[in-house]
Amino acid sequence: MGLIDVLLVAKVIPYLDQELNKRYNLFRIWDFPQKSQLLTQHGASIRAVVGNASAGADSNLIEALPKLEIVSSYSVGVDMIDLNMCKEKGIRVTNTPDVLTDDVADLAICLILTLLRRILECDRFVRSGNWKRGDYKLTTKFSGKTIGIIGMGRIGTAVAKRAEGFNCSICYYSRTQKQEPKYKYYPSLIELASNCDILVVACPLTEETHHIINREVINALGPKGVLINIGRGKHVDEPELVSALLEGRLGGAGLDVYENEPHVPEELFGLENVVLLPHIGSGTVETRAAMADLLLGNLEAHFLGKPLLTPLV
Ligand code: 8YV
Repeated sequence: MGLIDVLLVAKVIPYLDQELNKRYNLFRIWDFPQKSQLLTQHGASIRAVVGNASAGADSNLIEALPKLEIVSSYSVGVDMIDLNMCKEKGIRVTNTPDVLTDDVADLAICLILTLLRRILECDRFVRSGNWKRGDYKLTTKFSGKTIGIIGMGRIGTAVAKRAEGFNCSICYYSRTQKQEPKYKYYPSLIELASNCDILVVACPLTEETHHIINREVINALGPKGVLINIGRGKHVDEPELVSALLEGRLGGAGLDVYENEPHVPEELFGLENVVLLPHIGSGTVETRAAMADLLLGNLEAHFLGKPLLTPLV
């Protein structure tokens, strides 16, 4: 029996690419100048799609792959996959939860500290030799602040635990109240934003959470408030965020994700109260390797008829 046909729709680390190529008959979407050519030549035999946070399996791709059995995402977020269609057609879906939780939560705290303590400006101050001409201006204390978290799932909880180490008060907004009396639950996002210093977006992107950060929420957070986005760019109405920052209606923003990656609104480039990262939440050598092993384990389990390691659908 020949190797199983697998379609890779996003670039992944070399280790994962090589392992997939060793174990399967791998088609890389970018090797085909026309997607239609790939689908005409191989669409009938592809049994698995591997994607990531920026490319998954939409309804058109799923329709074009009649033998598709599984979509495995090299990410925890699965907003690029048509989950309803997968459910309807009995196509399995896996992602890479847990292994990346620490890194993403670490990065949320890193964004907060970088922003509040103005680490990037301070570094430039030293490198430019300006320290010799006087001391740097005072910054903002993090310890003891109130953190509002949107989404108290794996990542939200990990952010909360870390923030507890900084003696922060934790409050949150999510679909359901959790069994955690230490954290204050707000059933209204506006209430949460009005009552915290730092608002962290840590929920999955769904139809309900698209643009969950809108003008009203930004205004509730206010000129002293700070927004941290380690979720998805589409959680935030980006033009509203940009105008709030330019007009001083929001205190600052630490962003790892954007609405139209890798495009970042250029109006933000000149602002010192903004920290901009290139979607590196899970981007450590250790975590990306663990994500790769999890993805490979899921595919192996599926094709051996064993239970999936991290089934979503
Ligand atoms: C990745 C992510 O950036 O897990 C997610 O949802 O956004 C990320 O870990 C990406 O999928 C890695 O290629």
